[in-house]
Amino acid sequence: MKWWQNAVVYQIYPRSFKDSNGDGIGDIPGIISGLDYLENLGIDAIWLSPVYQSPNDDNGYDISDYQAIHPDFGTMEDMNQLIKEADSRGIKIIMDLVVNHTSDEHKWFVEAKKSKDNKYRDYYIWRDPVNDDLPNDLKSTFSGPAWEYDEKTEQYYLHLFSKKQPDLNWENEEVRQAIYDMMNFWLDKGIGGFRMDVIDLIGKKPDEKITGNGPKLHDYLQETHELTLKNKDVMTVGETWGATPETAKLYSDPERDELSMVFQFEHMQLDEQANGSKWDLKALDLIELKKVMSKWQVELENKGWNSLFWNNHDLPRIVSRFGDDENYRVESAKLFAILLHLMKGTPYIYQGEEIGMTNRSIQSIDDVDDIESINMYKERLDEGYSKEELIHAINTKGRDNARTPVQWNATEEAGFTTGKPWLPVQPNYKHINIEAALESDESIFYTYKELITLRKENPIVVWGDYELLLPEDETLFAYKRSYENKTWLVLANVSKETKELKMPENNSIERVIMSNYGRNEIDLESIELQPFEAFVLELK
Ligand code: TEU
Ligand code: CA
Repeated sequence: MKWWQNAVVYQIYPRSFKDSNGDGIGDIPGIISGLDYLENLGIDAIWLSPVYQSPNDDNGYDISDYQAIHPDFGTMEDMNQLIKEADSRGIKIIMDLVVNHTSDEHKWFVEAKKSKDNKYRDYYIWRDPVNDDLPNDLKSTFSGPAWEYDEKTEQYYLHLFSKKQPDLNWENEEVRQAIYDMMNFWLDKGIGGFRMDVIDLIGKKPDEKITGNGPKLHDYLQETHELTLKNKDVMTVGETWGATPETAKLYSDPERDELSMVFQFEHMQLDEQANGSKWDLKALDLIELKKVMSKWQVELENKGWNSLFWNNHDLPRIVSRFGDDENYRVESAKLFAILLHLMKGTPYIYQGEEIGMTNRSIQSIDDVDDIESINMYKERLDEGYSKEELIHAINTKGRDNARTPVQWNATEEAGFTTGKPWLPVQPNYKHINIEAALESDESIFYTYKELITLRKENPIVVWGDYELLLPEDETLFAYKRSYENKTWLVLANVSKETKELKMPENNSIERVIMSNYGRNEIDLESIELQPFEAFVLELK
């Protein structure tokens, strides 16, 4: 067994975790001060969103020096200290590896722009104009064309994200070697591994308009493994928006020596219209969600490994998204925690999820920080959408939802900072905060804590087979896990309505393992499930 197979990972978005010096920006000393809290929660590793030198066009996902810490976050000494302090609590640090692109202020790009024969020119992807226009119609994820014209050298460069995030040319061997050296610099510090940003894009063939899953992608990942990860007890998780169970097995089959696991996003795209983008909203169909999640559970059963998540720094808060953050915030937050953490794979908790932090609600584009939302708003206004529907889309799906400061206590600015936070604190911090959560046995925090303990103490959670029950039921999400001679049943009423339960088969209950309504006894043949009720049972 690998350490990450029964581990739970906690994601920190450093700008918003904890500010130690009153400048309104979360920082590494702030993270160090939160380690005792995370140890109490019981997590094994922290995925740290980027803390590197960056002009912050995309909040640190535009890196100008991979081997320097942004002064907003602290120093390299602080970083070494974080690794050490975390290690002494049994927590590993997973660094964010953003190597599909750099910042345009990275020295490689600054050089590359100087002339066509600069030594670094080929580190990036340059193309001549076609008929005085763009090389082709590839689009940036952050709106507009993926090509930006450089007046001086009269060529376009590729940027699949913002124009301040030029794509690296992985076909260039020197680029790859420089990345491996940088990875080894971090590995030598004793980190626990890497989360690899949009890693499925590195094998792109822009002339053929292939971005994800390019022909040499898996060769590059095997080479990366060979020259950096091999023989090290680290975990890697690739961010792969386009992964299917088939490709996920290629990435995560241990015999192929690529990655430990990938983040797949199929379940996170069910509330958007087919052929639309994330902004084209659609209500979630629970039957579809069950089908997709179960497919991944079953398909990766014997080969490969799943990651399990509802949230990250790009996604809206799950309690606001699929739950009910007004009337059943606590119940629905616990329900989604239970549903996810009883599945097979490595669970990820995004900061604030463990206390049920909610989406924000803004009225005007002036209140938006995120480049993705701002660019989309401009583009769609021009296309004729109304302000109201765009603000609604941003409130529903925008990335700032996940990025508001962590709510530590009920004092001013939620105890996140003594200054003015870079993004406003949510007004609900007075009752939704870590201090209050720690004080109440009934809080969402203790549900997460209990789920982490369950995973540590019960091999069935880590290794058990998965079977979906009642696939056609519109509100019940029910599944069984079985291992050796044990069977567990997870059952959840994903709705605001009560529901009479009639289990099709006779199931006799050994014990109630968990219940978000505090039930000690349950009769599956006659029970009225409450709104967003969820429980875990051991069956005889
Ligand atoms: O995200 C990849 C990505 O495609 C997202 O931009 C995604 O499409 C969008 O946010 C959906 O909500 C990664 C990082 O997680 C993200 O923060 C970065 O902005 C992006 O890569 C570029 O590095
Ligand atoms: Ca600070």
